[in-house]
Amino acid sequence: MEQTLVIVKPDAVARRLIGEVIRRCEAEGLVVRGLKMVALSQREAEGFYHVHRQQPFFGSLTSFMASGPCIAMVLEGEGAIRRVRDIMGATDPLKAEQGTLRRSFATSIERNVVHGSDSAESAAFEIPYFFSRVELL
Ligand code: IDP
Ligand code: MG
Repeated sequence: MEQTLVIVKPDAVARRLIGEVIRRCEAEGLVVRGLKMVALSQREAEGFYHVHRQQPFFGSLTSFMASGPCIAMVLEGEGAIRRVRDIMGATDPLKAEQGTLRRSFATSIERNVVHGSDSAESAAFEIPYFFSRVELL
C-alpha cells in the first residue's frame, strides 16, 4: 500500500476547510494513518520546501507556510500519491479541474489549500519530516 504526505495549508485551516479536505480524501477511499496539527517555524518550512529554494516564490511560500497552523496527515491506499494529486488539482487554481480542492477553494497559486507528495521519493522524505514511526498507525 502506498502512503503520501498531505498538508492542509494555513489558508485552509483558517477558513475551516480541514474537514472538507479530509472528507474528500476519505470519500475517495484513502485511509488516515497519521494526523496532527503543527505550527511550522520559518526554518522548518524552508526545510520542508528545500527543493524550491532557488524559486522566486520560495520566501513568500515559506513565510505563508509558517504563518499559522497546518494539519499534516499520512494517507494510505493503492496509488495514494496520484489519487491525492487528482483530488487536489493543478498547483494554479485557474488551471485546476472543476471539482478539485484547489479549483473549489484556492485563492491564489500560493494559497492553494493543500499539499500532497508528488512522487514516492518525495513521500519518503516528507512523511518522516512530520511523523515518527510510532505516530503512524
Ligand atoms: P504542488 O504543491 O502542486 O506540488 P509545487 O510546484 O511543488 O506545486 O510548488 C509548491 C508550492 O509552492 C505550491 O503548492 C504553491 O503553494 C507554491 N507555488 C508554486 N508555484 C508558485 C508560483 O508561481 N507563485 C507562488 N507560489 C507558487
Ligand atoms: Mg510539489
